[in-house]
Amino acid sequence: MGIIKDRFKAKSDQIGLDIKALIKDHGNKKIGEVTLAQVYQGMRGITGLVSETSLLDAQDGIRFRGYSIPELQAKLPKAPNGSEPLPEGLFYLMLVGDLPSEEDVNHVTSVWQRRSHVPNHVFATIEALPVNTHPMTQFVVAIMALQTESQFQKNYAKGMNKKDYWDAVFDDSMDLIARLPRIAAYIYRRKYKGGEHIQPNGLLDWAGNLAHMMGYEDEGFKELMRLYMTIHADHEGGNVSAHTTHLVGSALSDPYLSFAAGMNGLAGPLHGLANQEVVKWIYELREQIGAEVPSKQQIEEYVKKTLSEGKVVPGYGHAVLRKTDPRFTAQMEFGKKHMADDPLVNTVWNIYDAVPPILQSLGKVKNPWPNVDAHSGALLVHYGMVEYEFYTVLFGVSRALGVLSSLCWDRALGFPIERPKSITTDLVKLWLEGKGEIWGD
Ligand code: NMX
Ligand code: MLT
Repeated sequence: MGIIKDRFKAKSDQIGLDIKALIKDHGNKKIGEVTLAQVYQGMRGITGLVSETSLLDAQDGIRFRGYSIPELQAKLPKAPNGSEPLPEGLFYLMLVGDLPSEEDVNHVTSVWQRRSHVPNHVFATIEALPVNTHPMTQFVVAIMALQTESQFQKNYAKGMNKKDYWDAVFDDSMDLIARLPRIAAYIYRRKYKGGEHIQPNGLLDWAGNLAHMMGYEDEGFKELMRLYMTIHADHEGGNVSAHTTHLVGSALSDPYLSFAAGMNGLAGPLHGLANQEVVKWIYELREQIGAEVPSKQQIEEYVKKTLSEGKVVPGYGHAVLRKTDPRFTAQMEFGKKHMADDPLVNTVWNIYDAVPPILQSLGKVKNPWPNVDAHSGALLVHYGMVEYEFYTVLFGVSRALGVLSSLCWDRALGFPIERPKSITTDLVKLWLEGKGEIWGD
């Protein structure tokens, strides 16, 4: 076994024993009550999942294994001369549960480099799609094509013992993460750069190599990719992409199938696609007023128009957060450091001034503050990546780190198939009349 796999195995064996003891000693403890409204309204606030890799606090935002984003920026190893964390380090932290040394991070980088080969049939499958196919569709199709490589699927067909599931999921996850930058860059170059592909550079880190293969050699862009891939990686277990990957994985669908399912969820405009929607929305505003930097009043009018047309303001609101997303703040800090005068970035900051009071005034929006997607596109545009339909693919490459490390934990801990109880409105009515029960076993 490799060093990381050994460490993961030792850690997950220990946590597995802890969980057995917890269930034995406290399994009957009640952790909450569920109201009918919660069942009808997106299960908001129902604690129903275990996800070891990160935890979201409504006020403070995300913590990865207890560390906030500024703490990660200080503590995780960096690229030579870089100041942003290497996502390899965050992956190690989420998977193993401990902060990595520089040597650990270099080890992850070299393992992923070794495993990064993408078979030709995956490129051929992408090429079979019309070039104008949305990049997220191309991304999911490519992941599905890559499923031919799943060790889990092959071993399961041969009758793998359930004790070994985690091992095959671990290897598939490492392979898949290693291959995603090549696939993402291929889709980008195919769709936007006339199919002129760029070969990987084996000397670069995972995110730096992604930037290189997309055709961005600016050190600032490479740093942005390292930050971007770190902050988008995980947002505890209940968000659509994480929950879907976990749910599909619980049927023992292999990591390729599970991750592709999660990516179909990320492609929704209320989830990861919001990053493209934000930039599209700002471009439409600019076009409407015929100016590059709209005034506060023009932004306010545009927000009201958006709402009056029955649309959401993209990049604002959250199902759990009740304050400005620290991922937004981290990107704002990056913007101040690298591009304080950029007109689009300044517009994002002006929108941050204008939107919250308007959303608050509606009286129904639970969180009027910006989320991660309100900022990410403007930073990419600054470096020339104007093709906003591609942005969610970058989110997806990063999200693989969180959801696949979680999937390794799911199998190592032997979590069962996920199957909550559902009810019908007829049954609810009967129950209210005292004629039926709505709870399962
Ligand atoms: N603009 C307009 N209305 C909003 C917004 C917004 N940004 N956010 C919430 N609302 C509305 C929401 O549509 C609902 O209206 P109605 O009762 O008429 O159906 C009402 O406010 C209550 O919703 P909440 O409970 O505040 O939000 P919920 O938890 O249901 O949804 C989001 C969370 C994130 C889906 C929602 O805030 C939203 O649609 N935001 C815009 C899209 C977006 O930025 N998504 C990205 C999220 C981050 N990510 O990467 O996944
Ligand atoms: C995420 O990063 O997954 C989003 O902020 C959505 C969520 O947490 O619900």
